Amino acid sequence: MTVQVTPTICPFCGVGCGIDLRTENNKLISVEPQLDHPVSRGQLCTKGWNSAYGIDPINRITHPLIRTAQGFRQASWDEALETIADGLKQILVESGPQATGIISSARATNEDNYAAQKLARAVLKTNNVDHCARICHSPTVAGLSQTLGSGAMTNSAADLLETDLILVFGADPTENHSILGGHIMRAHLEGTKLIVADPRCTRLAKLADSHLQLKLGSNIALLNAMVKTILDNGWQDKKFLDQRCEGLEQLTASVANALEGVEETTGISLPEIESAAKAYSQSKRAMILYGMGITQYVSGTNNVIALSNLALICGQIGREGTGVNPLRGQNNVQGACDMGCLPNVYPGYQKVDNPEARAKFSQYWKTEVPEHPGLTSMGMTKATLAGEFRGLILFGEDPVVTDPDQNLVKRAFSKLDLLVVAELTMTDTARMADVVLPAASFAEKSGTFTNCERRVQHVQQALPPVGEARTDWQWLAAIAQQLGSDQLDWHDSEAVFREITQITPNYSAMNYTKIDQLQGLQWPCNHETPEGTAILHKDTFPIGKARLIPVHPIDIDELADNEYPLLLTTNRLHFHYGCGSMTRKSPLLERETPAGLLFINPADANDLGVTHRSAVGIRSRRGYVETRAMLTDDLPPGLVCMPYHFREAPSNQLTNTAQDPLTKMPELKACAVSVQPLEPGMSPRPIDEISALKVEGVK
Ligand SMILES: Nc1nc2c(c(=O)[nH]1)N[C@H]1C(S)=C(S)[C@@H](COP(=O)(O)OP(=O)(O)OC[C@H]3O[C@@H](n4cnc5c(=O)[nH]c(N)nc54)[C@H](O)[C@@H]3O)O[C@H]1N2
Ligand SMILES: Nc1nc2c(c(=O)[nH]1)N[C@H]1C(S)=C(S)[C@@H](COP(=O)(O)OP(=O)(O)OC[C@H]3O[C@@H](n4cnc5c(=O)[nH]c(N)nc54)[C@H](O)[C@@H]3O)O[C@H]1N2
Ligand code: SF4
Ligand SMILES: [Mo]
Repeated sequence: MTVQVTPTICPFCGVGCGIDLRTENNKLISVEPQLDHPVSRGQLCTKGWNSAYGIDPINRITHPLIRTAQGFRQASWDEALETIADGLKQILVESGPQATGIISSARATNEDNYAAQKLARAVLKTNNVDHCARICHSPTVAGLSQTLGSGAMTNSAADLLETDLILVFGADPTENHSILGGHIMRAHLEGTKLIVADPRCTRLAKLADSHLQLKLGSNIALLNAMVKTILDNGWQDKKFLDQRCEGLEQLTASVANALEGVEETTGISLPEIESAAKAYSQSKRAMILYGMGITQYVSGTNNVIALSNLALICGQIGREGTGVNPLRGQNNVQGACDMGCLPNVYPGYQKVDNPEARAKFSQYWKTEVPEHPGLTSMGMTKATLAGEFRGLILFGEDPVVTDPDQNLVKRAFSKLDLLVVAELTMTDTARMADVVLPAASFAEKSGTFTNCERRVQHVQQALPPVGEARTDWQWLAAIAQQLGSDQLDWHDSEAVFREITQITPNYSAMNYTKIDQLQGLQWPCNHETPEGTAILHKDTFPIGKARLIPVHPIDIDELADNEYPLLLTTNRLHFHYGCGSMTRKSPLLERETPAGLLFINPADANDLGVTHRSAVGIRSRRGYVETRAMLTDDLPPGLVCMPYHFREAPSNQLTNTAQDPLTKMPELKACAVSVQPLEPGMSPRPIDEISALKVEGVK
């Protein structure tokens, strides 16, 4: 049989690099970069090169599984679907629609996500639908829609090579958006100024013209001080402020005292603040990129607003090489949000509590839709513990490893009357399910992913699904049918996409053919912009004038004290992704880093008697893990750091569930911990072993 090459999109991060899958006799023989891809331009990072391991038929779930007293047993699709529908019907009759909900997946396609929220709203009749954006960029969606009218990256990846200054604020792109990290390094080599604001000394911070090594969680204090310095020196863009913004007076008044005590609060000196403020405001074109160092705080939404204030007063928006650019994380997190997999909005961010939007969807779907905004993902967890939530359908997420406070999540999931998990592999979350469904991977289905620069790209099927795996929208449709509804009866993925374009204004002029011809389409793509939009807000904002909104510093929820004297932040490593269920199948990636890791400054390590690579125990108010210490000057004394990819040493044993009041974003970037060295010669114990001891009451 001949070799076939199928162009598609990398299944990991939001950069959305183009890959070619080479197959022979229905087997994947290689993964290669697409030479002419508009973002990746013939490059891939190590995760992209290793994507075949993540979907290898070995260790995949190939058949539906049903829990029995002895463990899981294989079942037919008919039996699994009947079990799910019977369980849901019972909960709906006994407790009503609000006791059910869906957690969809930013790793799956737009078509899958559209189907998930339609099943929730049009069939189960609940707005309880959410996904990992909640604990990722939900403050971006909430913050930027208030200030600019749209919660997405304003500019494009290509702009990185057409700007004079890049300000990276709370993001680590060489590790996490590696191809963009490469663009930044190239731009910097060619003369673009680089400023990095991060408590850790990241790879880009080491190269930067200036590293603002601020204290954990002090973003607003630093940003307000920059705004105040700019206004005091008259460095603002007066014309832009006059013509395109409102709220300058209130903002000016609110930052009146922003320089007082700022050196102490942030750890950054006034001359450093002034120099960064001057460079950013006086550059012809300056681009802000930001990430989890801004959003994963109880102050997340206000942090985003503070960044937006800075860009707006300097008029650094609406032009090439400028903008406020959230580096959306997952391959399709932008799409999962666009598709309305959020409890308060339909596809296209049309609000569920707006009667007009509700009437529109009700008419289009020809059914009543629920009135009130639904529960967030953490909201469903808490409602379960309160006995108010009973049945959850979840796919393409592993909250037992990735949500904050692992012990709380496990308690909630074990209390559910029905937990359905559709996965590629047996994750810790799937192990807790009543019914496990085999999901087709990105290479085994067709659809679209929307990357971080709003580019909707075509994902094309290269392989048959393993075993009896089905595309997510297909099994979601089968559940709807089993519940007696034909709402999800589509013929193929293209038919789902057609429905999406009819009801989602920003996608209205898109179709698969045009997406293929133009190498993706950036939204808004409607009758006025049929070829898409590379730069948002050129002449106007969707809300008319942009809004400057005063915000004030907010402390992190848990400060260090005598019992827990160190602050822990959590981050990512280049070689692993999310819960690790895909990247850790690659022996090449697995070889790169030992599992776990606690990064700690040598001075703290010395005080505690901890040596390089020795075993340590880390305790917070919520949990305890063991791993190995890695001594590094990249962290200041007082701050330790753990990646969250390792199920045997999960940093989410420790993290805090304190939330941003508006978006319910938990504070994943800061909590107080204590660290102790383990007995010399001891190895760190995996969490399952530690938990088993606790259950037996040994420890
Ligand atoms: N290799 C790899 N790549 C990934 C992922 C992965 O798991 N692995 N995940 C993807 C996903 S889902 C996402 S959301 C993105 C996330 O990508 P990033 O946003 O880059 O993610 P993090 O590494 O979690 O955090 C970014 C930085 O925030 C800094 N930080 C912490 N607190 C503060 C603070 O108070 N202020 C400031 N200014 N900075 C602070 C941290 O030191 C860290 O360097 O990556 C995507 N890409
Ligand atoms: N401590 C700490 N915790 C964090 C963070 C942090 O910075 N610190 N970051 C948070 C952030 S930003 C995010 S986005 C979350 C991510 O958290 P998750 O979304 O839970 O993490 P992923 O590893 O992306 O999990 C995705 C799962 O989807 C499966 N999958 C992939 N493709 C498909 C598909 O097409 N269909 C189906 N059904 N399954 C599929 C994979 O096998 C994998 O197990 O983690 C959050 N947790
Ligand atoms: S940068 Fe992101 S999209 Fe590109 S190859 Fe790496 S993981 Fe895949
Ligand atoms: Mo994320």
